[in-house]
Amino acid sequence: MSGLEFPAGFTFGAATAAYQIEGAATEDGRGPSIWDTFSQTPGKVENGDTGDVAIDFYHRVEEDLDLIKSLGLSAYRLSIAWPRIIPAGLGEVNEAGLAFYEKVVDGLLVRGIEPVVTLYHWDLPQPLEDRGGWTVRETSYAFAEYARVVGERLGDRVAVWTTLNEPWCSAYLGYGSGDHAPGRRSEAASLQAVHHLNLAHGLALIELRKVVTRPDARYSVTNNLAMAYAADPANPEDVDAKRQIEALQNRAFTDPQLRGFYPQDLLTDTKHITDWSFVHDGDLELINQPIDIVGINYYCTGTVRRGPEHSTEGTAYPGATRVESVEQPGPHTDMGWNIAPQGLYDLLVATHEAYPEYEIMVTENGAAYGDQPVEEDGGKRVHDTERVDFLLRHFVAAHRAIEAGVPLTGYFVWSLMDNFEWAFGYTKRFGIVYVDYETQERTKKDSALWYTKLAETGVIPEA
Ligand code: GBH
Repeated sequence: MSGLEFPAGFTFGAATAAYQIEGAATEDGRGPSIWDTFSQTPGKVENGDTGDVAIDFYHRVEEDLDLIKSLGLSAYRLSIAWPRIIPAGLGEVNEAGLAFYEKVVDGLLVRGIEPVVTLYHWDLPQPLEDRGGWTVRETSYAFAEYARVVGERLGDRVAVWTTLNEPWCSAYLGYGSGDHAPGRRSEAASLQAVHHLNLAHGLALIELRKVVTRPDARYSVTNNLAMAYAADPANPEDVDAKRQIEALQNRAFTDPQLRGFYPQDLLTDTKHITDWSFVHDGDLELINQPIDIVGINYYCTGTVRRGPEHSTEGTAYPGATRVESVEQPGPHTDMGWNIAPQGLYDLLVATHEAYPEYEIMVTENGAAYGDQPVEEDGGKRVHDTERVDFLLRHFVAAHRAIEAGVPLTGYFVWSLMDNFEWAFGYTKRFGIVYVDYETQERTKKDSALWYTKLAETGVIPEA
């Protein structure tokens, strides 16, 4: 399986997000975000962990950028914290926040690493949540203003601009199931959030295009698209359950973003929850701005069947009241997610078939394992053989997708370093670099050494 070669110019990167790595939560004028509030609320995050310190990237920029360089990566996907740039969400711009990201971006560029910037990876300024958060359209306009401010400052330097990371999580986990900040549990609110996130995406692109001056700038959005299978593909009820999941998780975002409409079946499935009157005339044209790259985050598959009616309180799938997910046999990661490289292949092919004119990037893929460092030859080692195997098999699947004609141009491993894993706090380690949370010491895991060989040669190495 190893030995396969990626096309010349293929981007090998790693990804992180601001709240998961930066720390310095109250420094240099940063305002509170919904994740500060949520993580400081007892019972919301495992062990009461917060991102107050995280892995202290804020104070370790130079050494961490050296680390990325030493891994041989050609790109680094980072997110910008809105509450560092506009601490109240609206109004005053915080110069120190802009200066921080300017330092990061310039530090990448001098090292020959392309910055791939995401504007929103879930850290909504708390004052905006206090005014309704993603359930109100004012938040979409506030986001566009923030995008303009960042674009004005970094638009001569940043090549790839991503508006949102996984609006599915923001909408349904944030406002539907309550597993993520702001922790609301309302089917109607989660669907309002879907629309206002989509609207924010479109409005931000309009503003970015006015101010970004880098001639080769390209625009994208990252969705965590579901790769769903029907438990029994011959059973029309199961096939319909799969359709409902795909409508809620995939087409609720890709159709408005890439095609300018909401899927009719989504509107029908949810009509007892909302009449969608929050979609105003003209919104879909605003959302459907041209983009260049479709970003996909992929972790695992889902298999569903038609089940009995269940309570919809706290659901991440509004309107899908008779969908039941089926446990998959076989190995799972530390998150309990099934390991399914074939799902990545299937998802890439299906996305390309549905939206053939777009370049595609895997903006996240990776796995959590309970890594432990060992002392060896006078140094620390982390033998994360399961992660090496996981990555190898997913890169092989991606390579097969390219051979099948998918215009896949890049792949970002989640994550560069162990970090704050949202509701799981620091209990789940996704990094290819191990972080000692006491000392903040960074140690490359075996997967990092393996990935460096891939990034430097373009050829999938032996495990
Ligand atoms: C991403 O979200 C985030 O972008 C990133 O910040 C995060 O650290 C990383 O992944 C790891 O979690 O139905 O139980 O099989 C991942 C979003 C949504 C992916 C739920 C897996 C299916 C879980 N996830 N999904 S399950």
